[in-house]
Order: sequence, then structure tokens, then C-alpha cells
Amino acid sequence: MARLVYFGYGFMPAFYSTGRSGARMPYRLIIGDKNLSSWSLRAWLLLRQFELPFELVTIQLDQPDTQARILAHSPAGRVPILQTQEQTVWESLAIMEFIAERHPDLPVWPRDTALRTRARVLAAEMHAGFADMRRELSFNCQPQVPLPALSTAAKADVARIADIWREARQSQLENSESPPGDYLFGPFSAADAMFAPVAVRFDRYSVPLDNICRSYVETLLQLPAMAAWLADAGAA
Ligand SMILES: N[C@@H](CCC(=O)N[C@@H](CS)C(=O)NCC(=O)O)C(=O)O
Repeated sequence: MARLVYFGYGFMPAFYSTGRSGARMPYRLIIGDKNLSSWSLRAWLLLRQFELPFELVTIQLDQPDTQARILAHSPAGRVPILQTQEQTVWESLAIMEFIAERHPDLPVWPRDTALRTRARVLAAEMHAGFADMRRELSFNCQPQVPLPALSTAAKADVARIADIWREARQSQLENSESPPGDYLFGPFSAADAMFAPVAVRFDRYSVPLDNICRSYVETLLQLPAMAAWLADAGAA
């Protein structure tokens, strides 16, 4: 029987449940429903892309008990939340840094120092910004959502994101020393996980994009993990 240990924000089993292989799961990821929670997608996709096994706990959003259920795990009252036996980590960007520190063998961030700094800048810009675009193009995995008339501020957010993607992809394509790959910095990194929900939005709302940005959106949406997320959201 699992031993219960206090971790600061509630009791949890000292050892998480076993996965299909019978191996202990090192991580528990608590997320919101897949059709609604764009921040959850970021952390979930990172773990999936780097093949880190985790136990998934889903808390349905917009329910009378949603806040109480989230607060049982994190004082911030937001998902995603990552738990290990020792620690609880909330805030999607902090989760990514935590994973990068615990798995230095994995290229969570680009290996090259300059690219790594750039990737962190863009991930932070995503984490902190684009509130107008996020509000007006609310996260929705269902295909073919009508594109609403956007405010000037939301249009500026869309344009800035397109600039980010275009510049990163162009510099990737033009620099023969860049690591190969179709993502912002070559191979998939935490920066791509941060922008993946925007790719879903731009695709679902049919936001007009140039070829480079469209191709980046398709690259992200074609990931098997993304297809799995969208299928679970009832939007395959
Ligand atoms: N800055 C946070 C944002 C997390 C966030 O806003 N999550 C939403 C779901 S996407 C949430 O937990 N909402 C709580 C609720 O709906 O009660 C992060 O990066 O993790």
C-alpha cells in the first residue's frame, strides 16, 4: 500500500502508481481538460516529446470544485502542476526549467549558448505576453472555428508571433551550422512546446500566415503527441 507523505500542498503517495511497464512513474502531471487548457498542453507536450514517463491527472476546468481541486496541489490555483516525490512545481515555464535541470542529457533547450538564450527569450515572451491574442482567440481544439474580428492589439500579437517564427525558421534555414530540424531552433525544444498551443489556435481559427509560418504550424500539428492531444480533446 502506498505510504502518504506531506509535500507542502497536500498528501500524496510516496510512490506514484506504476505505468504499463510496471516501472515507477517519476512524475505526476496535473492538467486541465485537453480541449480548454493551453498551458497544460505546453508541459504535457514537453514530457511527451522527451519521452519522460508520467502519471496524468486531469482536473476538469469550469466546474464548481475546480479551484478547490487545483488548490489541493498548488497554492497558485493554476494548472499545469508537476509533482515528483520531493517537490511540486507549478508555472509552465518553471516546469520546463525543472525538467531541463533534472535531465541535462536531454536537449530541452538548444545546446548552443546563443541559441539557448534566444530560445529562453522567446519562451519567456510567450509566457508573459500576447494576452490580447489569447483572449480573443481563446484556446479551442475543435476544427474550423470562425475567425472573429480582431482588435488592433490582438492583430499586433499575431504579427509579433509570426515575426518570431519567421525569423527563427529563416535563420535556421540560412545558417549551415544550425542543428538540423524543422522547429524554431532545429530539433524540438521547450520554445516549441511554449508555442504549440498558438499553432493550434492559428490553425483552428484559420489565421492567415505566410508559407514559413504555415509550415511551422503544420510541423507542430503533425507531431504524434499533438495528434494524440487533439484526439483526446475530441478534435482529431
Ligand atoms: N502562468 C501559468 C498560467 C496557467 C493557467 O492560467 N492555467 C489555467 C488553465 S489553461 C488555469 O489553471 N485556470 C484555472 C481555472 O480555470 O480555474 C502557467 O504558465 O502555468
